[in-house]
Amino acid sequence: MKFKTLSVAALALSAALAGATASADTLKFGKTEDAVKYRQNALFVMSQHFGSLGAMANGRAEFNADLAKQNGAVLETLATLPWQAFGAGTEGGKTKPEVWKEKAKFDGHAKDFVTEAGKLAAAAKTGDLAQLKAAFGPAAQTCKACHDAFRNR
Ligand code: ASC
Repeated sequence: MKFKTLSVAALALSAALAGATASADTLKFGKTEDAVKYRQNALFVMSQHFGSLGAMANGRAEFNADLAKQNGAVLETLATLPWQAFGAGTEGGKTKPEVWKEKAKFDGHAKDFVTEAGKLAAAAKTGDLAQLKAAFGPAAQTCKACHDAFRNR
């Protein structure tokens, strides 16, 4: 195969993979209880790292470029994890049953969040507070949109 053909094929493959899912899909859960615990804990850990970036973006904490970069990198990895724990038959916790009735919509929210978390991590990597501020709001909005639609209060 010519190099050009190969790179077009590689591009098509990466586009297909990027479009396929927001999830890392690294685990299978034997018990619903474990899936619920996993997603709650993954989301909690994520919220702590996200919160650290938010505090800096909103001026509640002093900006520390190294810390922002590290929290961005952790967030980017964690962002892919919770979604695999919302598999069929794992209704429970604070999650509304709509997640399983409107799976495509839920997956869309997850994907939007993963995209924005990636942008936030990239912004944090620049070491520029203005970029962190610009990327934080849209990322928080993707958290809120999904919570409004799919999380019980
Ligand atoms: C957080 C957190 C959330 C989101 C949400 C954004 O830090 O724990 O659930 O941000 O409040 O609107």
